[in-house]
Amino acid sequence: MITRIDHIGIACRDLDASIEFYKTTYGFEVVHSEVNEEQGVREAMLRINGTDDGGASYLQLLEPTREDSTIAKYLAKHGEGVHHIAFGTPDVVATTEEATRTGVRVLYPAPRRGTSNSSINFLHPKDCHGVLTELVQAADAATPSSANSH
Ligand code: V0V
Ligand code: CO
Repeated sequence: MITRIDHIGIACRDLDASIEFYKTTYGFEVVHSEVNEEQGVREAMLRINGTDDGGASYLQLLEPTREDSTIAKYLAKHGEGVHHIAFGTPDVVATTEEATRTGVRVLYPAPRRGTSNSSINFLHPKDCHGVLTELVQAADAATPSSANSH
């Protein structure tokens, strides 16, 4: 079950310059930033609004930390711009399984660590009409399936 747009991921060459752009143009503020070594990103989350299910929606600005990261590869090929859309779900394992059943390729066999200790997985853009799609379960979300058998 998907309950919200959690974030839009945007690839940028210079994180600080992009943060400044969103601040100057729209007044958006950074509410969280971190380096995720596994994903090869330095990132900042800019909160846009809250949502009915108690979650929120963000812009996620992503700068590569190394040349072999997915963001570096994307920048080299496409330049700066929208890299992925992330849907929020209370249960990333169940939502990933639902996608698999429809024939969409899931990138990781099990969820990995995302921003602020969220659990994330990705659906292949070639199976999603060109959109790299992330599924994200917030760290404090209820975990119905992971609490049982997963
Ligand atoms: C690649 N392609 C894309 C794309 N990246 N299409 C749409 N959106 C994207 N972002 C297309 C590309 O143009 C090629 O199409 C084809 O897919 C294969 O691309 P490639 O350049 O050869 O790249 P691959 O296959 O090495 O890698 C693509 C995938 C990779 C999607 C597998 O980016 C990946 O593993 N992504 C998941 C992890 C990730 O994105 N991490 C960074 C965000 P043509 O040219 O052959 O037609 S981390 C994050 O969001 C966090 C931590 C969080 O939210 O908490
Ligand atoms: Co993301």
